[in-house]
Amino acid sequence: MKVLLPLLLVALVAGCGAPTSQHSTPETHSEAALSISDAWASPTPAGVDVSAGYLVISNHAAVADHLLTATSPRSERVEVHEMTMDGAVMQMRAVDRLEIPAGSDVEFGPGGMHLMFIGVADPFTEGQNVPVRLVFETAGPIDVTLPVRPRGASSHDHGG
Ligand SMILES: [Cu+2]
Repeated sequence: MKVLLPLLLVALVAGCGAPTSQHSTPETHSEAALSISDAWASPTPAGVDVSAGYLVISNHAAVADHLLTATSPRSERVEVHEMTMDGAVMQMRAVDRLEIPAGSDVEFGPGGMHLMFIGVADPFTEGQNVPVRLVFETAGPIDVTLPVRPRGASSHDHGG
């Protein structure tokens, strides 16, 4: 969770003006209701201009939030896709306004939810960092960095 510290700090600084608090109010960090972890992107396969990104979105708030858009300077557009099996046929569909339920994690991963980078002019290669901006209905924009690494390098790989 180390990557989340800057976001949390920014949110704390923005939300609580004075460092000295008169009351003990541990539940007032609404600005940091969402956190992102385990973000990574897979290398762009040879001969195509698409790539996939994965992350976990955690909603610490008591209300649901929704992912509205994702953008990256590394691709023409970024879509949120869900992969499902229709019999033996694997299908991808775009998801609009993905719900992040209250108090829940939404886990993206190979074979399931993913960010789809479409129109990747400069292929993602291992060791690069891909910047992505996620915009949420309530939490607003959150910038994340997805390190590019091959599939299988993650301990969270479910084998998609
Ligand atoms: Cu896709």
